[in-house]
Amino acid sequence: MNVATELPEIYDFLLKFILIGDSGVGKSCLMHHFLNDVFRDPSPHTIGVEFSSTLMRLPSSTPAATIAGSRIPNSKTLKVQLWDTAGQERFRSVTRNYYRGACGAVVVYDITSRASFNSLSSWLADARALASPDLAVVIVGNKLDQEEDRQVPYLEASRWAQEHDVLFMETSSLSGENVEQPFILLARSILLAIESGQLDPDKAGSGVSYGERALRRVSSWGSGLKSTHRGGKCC
Ligand SMILES: Nc1nc2c(ncn2[C@@H]2O[C@H](COP(=O)(O)OP(=O)(O)O)[C@@H](O)[C@H]2O)c(=O)[nH]1
Ligand SMILES: [Mg+2]
Repeated sequence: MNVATELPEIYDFLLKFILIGDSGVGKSCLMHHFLNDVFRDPSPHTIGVEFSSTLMRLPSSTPAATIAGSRIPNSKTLKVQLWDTAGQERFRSVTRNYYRGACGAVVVYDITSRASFNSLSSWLADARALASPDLAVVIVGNKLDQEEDRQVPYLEASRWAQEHDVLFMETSSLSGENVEQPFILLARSILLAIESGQLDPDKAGSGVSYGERALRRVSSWGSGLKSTHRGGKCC
């Protein structure tokens, strides 16, 4: 039985993330595995831009509250909008329009493709030119399950990330290894920047806005909550 239910959707901050990188590196599979906990097979080509959102709860750096003698750890709920873009050159002028207002970028390459790693500089330059000036970036080397075909050593990518002042992580959208980490790393670094006053959500173009209570219609408790709501889990 499907019962339409109104659930309040409460979050502290709204963040926009973009997923960019060459075509075929596994961006759509990474997002799908993160959101649905399963590999997307087959993975149809992304046309232009696809959009999803999820709730994440993270520990806050602000002091814990004490209620009736018990210490209640403080946490913040973030609503993260994920914009998955097509990597093909012919869509690039379209997808660039969606960079605006992003505070986080997941830039993906394929560890078995040197060419996709070589493209990182151009993806990063585009993102830094067009997204929020405070953009947080995580570089993701995907297809970690194909170790035997690796063309980009872990250390080389890790050094590249350090030199370019971005976060780094290797994942497998196939096995699910680390698929949550890039999103958690980005969200954590943005929350820290907000709480330390480095990033001001009130500033136009910051890529972050304050959350508001909204009513969301879900068709059932089970499926509606699983695919988009990660609020029950504290990262
Ligand atoms: N072995 C392996 N294949 C993957 C992985 N992630 C994606 N793929 C495959 O790579 C192809 C492109 O994936 P897709 O997510 O559509 O790439 P996108 O163009 O970057 O969005 C598909 O055939 C996927 O099945 C992974 O982690 N490991
Ligand atoms: Mg895609």
